[in-house]
Amino acid sequence: MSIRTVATQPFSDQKPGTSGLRKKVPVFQQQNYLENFVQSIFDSIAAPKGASLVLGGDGRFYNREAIQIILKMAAANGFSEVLVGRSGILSTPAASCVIRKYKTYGGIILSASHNPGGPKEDFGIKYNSSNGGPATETVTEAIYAKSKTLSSYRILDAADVALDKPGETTLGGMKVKVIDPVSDYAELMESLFDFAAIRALLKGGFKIRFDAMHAVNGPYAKEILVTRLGAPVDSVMNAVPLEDFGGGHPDPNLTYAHDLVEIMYGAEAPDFGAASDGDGDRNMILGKRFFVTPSDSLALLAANATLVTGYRQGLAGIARSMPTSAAVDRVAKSLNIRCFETPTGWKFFGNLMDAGKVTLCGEESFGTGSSHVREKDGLWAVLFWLNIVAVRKQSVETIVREHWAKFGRNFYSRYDYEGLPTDAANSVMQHLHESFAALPGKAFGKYTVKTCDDFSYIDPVDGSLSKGQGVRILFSDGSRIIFRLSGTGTEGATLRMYLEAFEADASRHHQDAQEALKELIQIALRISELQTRTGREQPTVIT
Ligand code: VG1
Ligand code: CO
Repeated sequence: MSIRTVATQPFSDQKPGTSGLRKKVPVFQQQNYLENFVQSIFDSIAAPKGASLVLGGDGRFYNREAIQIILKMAAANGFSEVLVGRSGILSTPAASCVIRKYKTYGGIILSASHNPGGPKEDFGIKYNSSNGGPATETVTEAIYAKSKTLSSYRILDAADVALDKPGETTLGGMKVKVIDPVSDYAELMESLFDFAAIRALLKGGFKIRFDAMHAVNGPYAKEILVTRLGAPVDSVMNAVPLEDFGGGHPDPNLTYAHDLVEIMYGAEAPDFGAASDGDGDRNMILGKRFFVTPSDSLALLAANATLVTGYRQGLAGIARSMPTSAAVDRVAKSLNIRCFETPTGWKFFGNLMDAGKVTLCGEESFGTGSSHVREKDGLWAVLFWLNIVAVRKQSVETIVREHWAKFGRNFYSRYDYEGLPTDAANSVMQHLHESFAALPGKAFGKYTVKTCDDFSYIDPVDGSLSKGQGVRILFSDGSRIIFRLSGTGTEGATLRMYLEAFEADASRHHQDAQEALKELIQIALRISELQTRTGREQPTVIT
């Protein structure tokens, strides 16, 4: 077996977005495209000779081919060992767990998360550091810079490695360890939650339904919910991972998880419903005919954390992404702990967790997690909820309503305008920037603008500055309108509009969020001129 150095031309479009590099499969299938990006990673991370890596993906189309290429490149780049999930599978939180448990130098995760999969759909790749978390912006910038000048990559000439059975093989001088993708993760979950209490809850007739959306979490959910916790087999639906996720969007929200939503709002609705996304890091939580917004879910987990085994000692602090509602801020205040506000994307939480400043983190985009790993974690959130329900012995709806009564309710909604022409989306953002000077002090109905800015963040641990993280229009009563461009799409531009209004009065908490936010939505459309500038009357998705 020999190492080949292959001459290549750089690509100009390998800039990692919110969560790694995401492109259509045919883009990745171009000659040298994946190889160039992987070499750019290896050249940027300065791994010492003999370092080890974790490798796995969500099983989408092109996963297997990519895994073989990366293994051969790792062997040619001096790594001594790669831990790879059986058949190339690892959910994102499981990959994070394995990096931490086996103290590897880092890991490569193959996923485009909630984006559809298939020969013409999306694929993605990202690098995670030794803490198990997505590489910081400093590292992703270095990878991008490298990709623009790369002139060659190294790869081992070798046959493909058999990956369908656990065990050890070698590839050139490198060891390849095929590991069970589920067991390390399941063990970690058992250490955090009271499995006996959850088992008793389920045995007592509490019915659950988990929708794996034909994505990576199917085997994880079956092992944990069915085998270890004793839920009936039919508690997990769409449990077999498919390369194209059955043709759907593996995105756990009310629009795309419609199979589950129908069941949870039906006559025979179970007591608890949940879904996760393509790579298993997102979660949606439902009660019987009741939806929990991700921002509320984060606030609730924080408020009830000490009821849960792994969090009994309390929380060091909390972090939420800027667009996430301020519901959790009030919980932090009542617990007398700090709440950090970071830019969108899990990579901004890593430093805070490593420094012991925060325990729980969350995003409005159906992402919640804690310092048990360095990624958001879909099944973890489900187990956290089940543990709370097992202790409180109340329905999901009651728990949420009691929370609102105590802390007030943040009405919240996100409008996504997907697949816009880039120019149109940019023009909305530019127009907003140009309005900054004129807006403060202006009244719109019952709302008065207090300030507006473009959110920037100084990492309190390493001092790095991230600018341009989203336009904020903040009102004097605490309501907010936020606009930002997505960094995970692969086609045109996606504009996200986030709306939040606080309501202290419990007699108004029963309102529908769209109803409660009606006026604010009109104000947002008016200030941004979104409809005229993009030609779109309606958003593609409302969450
Ligand atoms: C979206 C979400 C963000 C999340 C990111 C990755 O990013 O808004 O909160 O961290 O996806 O999630 P953007 O830039 O498109 O708004 V996942 O589940 O793709 O790893
Ligand atoms: Co995801």
